[in-house]
Amino acid sequence: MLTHFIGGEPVAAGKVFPVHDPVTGAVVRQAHEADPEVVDRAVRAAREAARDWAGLPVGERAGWMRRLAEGIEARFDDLVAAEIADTGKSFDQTRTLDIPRGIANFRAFAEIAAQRPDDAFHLSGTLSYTVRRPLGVVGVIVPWNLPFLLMTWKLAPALVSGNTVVVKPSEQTPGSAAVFAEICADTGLPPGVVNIIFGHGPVGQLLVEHPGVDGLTFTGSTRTGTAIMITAAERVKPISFELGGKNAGLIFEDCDLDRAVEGAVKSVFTNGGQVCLCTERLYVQRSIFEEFCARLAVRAQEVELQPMISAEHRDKVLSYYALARSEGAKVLAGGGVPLFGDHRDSGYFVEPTVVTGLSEWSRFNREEIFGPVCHVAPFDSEAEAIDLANGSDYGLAATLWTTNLDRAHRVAQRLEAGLVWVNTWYLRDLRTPFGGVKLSGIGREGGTRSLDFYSEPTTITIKLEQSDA
Ligand code: TXE
Repeated sequence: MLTHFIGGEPVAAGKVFPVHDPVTGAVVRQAHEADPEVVDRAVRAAREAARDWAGLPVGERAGWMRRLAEGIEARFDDLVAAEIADTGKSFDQTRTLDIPRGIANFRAFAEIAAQRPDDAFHLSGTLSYTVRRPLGVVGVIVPWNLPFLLMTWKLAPALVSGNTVVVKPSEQTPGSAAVFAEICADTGLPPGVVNIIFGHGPVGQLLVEHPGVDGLTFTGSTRTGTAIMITAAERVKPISFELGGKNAGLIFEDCDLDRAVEGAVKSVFTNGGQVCLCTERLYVQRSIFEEFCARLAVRAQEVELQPMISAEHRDKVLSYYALARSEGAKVLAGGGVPLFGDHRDSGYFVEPTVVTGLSEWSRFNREEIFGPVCHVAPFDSEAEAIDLANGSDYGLAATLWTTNLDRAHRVAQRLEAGLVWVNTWYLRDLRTPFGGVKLSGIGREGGTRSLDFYSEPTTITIKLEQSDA
């Protein structure tokens, strides 16, 4: 039974809810659902810890970040197991990406924060400099698709900047956060610096509304982000949002086709398409369109299947498969539910799917599906490709495949997206800004941008009198 982690202590309070294994549909664990009293207790614990934590020199907080990274290393196998049980991710991906990124997040922000200089401006007669003070208590609300990676991506810069936190993981994937609570306790992190509460959306809503929460960082759906923004606006709380995507991939005829096909396969089907950076719209230059589609359709049938996070999400993805057909699409691969004939039959699987033939204004091409699926359409010119990519309400990421250096830079700079990859996908340097435009979010995190969000500058100006000596 998962308990909340408040003020350094396990707290067993509130109703109980089940968490399901997406591979089999079986219940893997139970967790307590926070009620208003639990949320309040967590925020109070964070506020109480905030003064001492903010008062530590940044070098000492960076030291704590390194200790947390070591703590994660020591519990690596437990974290892998918890993450796989909740998400149905592959062992390989969890072991090489999700949990190692947690370690990298803490190490990276320890370095970035410790090395960051403050600004100073010296005019005749005055010296102005800035210091950065933490926001105070930060509410961290994270989704189910990359539970540990995203939680630590927000926690590390928030903590090293001197904030204390109340984290609400997704109700679908609380396991790795519960292991992390034990890591915090085992490393001796001061009580109340990290508090973790479990529960569904309304628990997140309580956290957003709480007057003791000074800032909010959220990754999730655009719909929930909008609701949070409205509430946060009433108290003018700073927010940082990474929301949905409908990312485009542009394949030019001068690309290395083998790499482009494999890159497209990876960008569409990784994590069952349940990554905000996944591609759902592919545009291919007409001269190579037929060949590209044929090869993508074959590869779609070979990729490793990963379940959708829940029965509800599987049904949502399947409803888009049905929608594609009713909107007149031609299905090139997949389009249904795979047949296994074993225990996975009761899991939340859908077939990797490739469709073509829909208009840019179809619902299928405009709405985020968040499954292993893409639409492929031809284009004739570079200008048309750019227009097609930009013709979306979302603007998180885009990918382009070409061997023409001029074109690579020219197109990349015109795409309305926070992130553009050329001849690759998903590679991240943690020091670079990360986030989206339009419906994909507001604000940027990454490197010093994260430190900027999790702190406020104070400008101090001193009049320097001339010495009369
Ligand atoms: O997301 P929610 P859901 C997209 C994807 C998916 C859809 C719905 O298209 O199909 O969103 O997924 C908490 N106040 N993405 O419903 O609701 C919730 O408990 C405060 C894209 O799971 O956004 C969870 O912890 N918090 C995405 C977190 O918000 C609330 C990743 C995310 O859940 C709340 C996930 C409220 N009113 C889904 N309601 C990405 N950008 O990567 C819910 N929550």
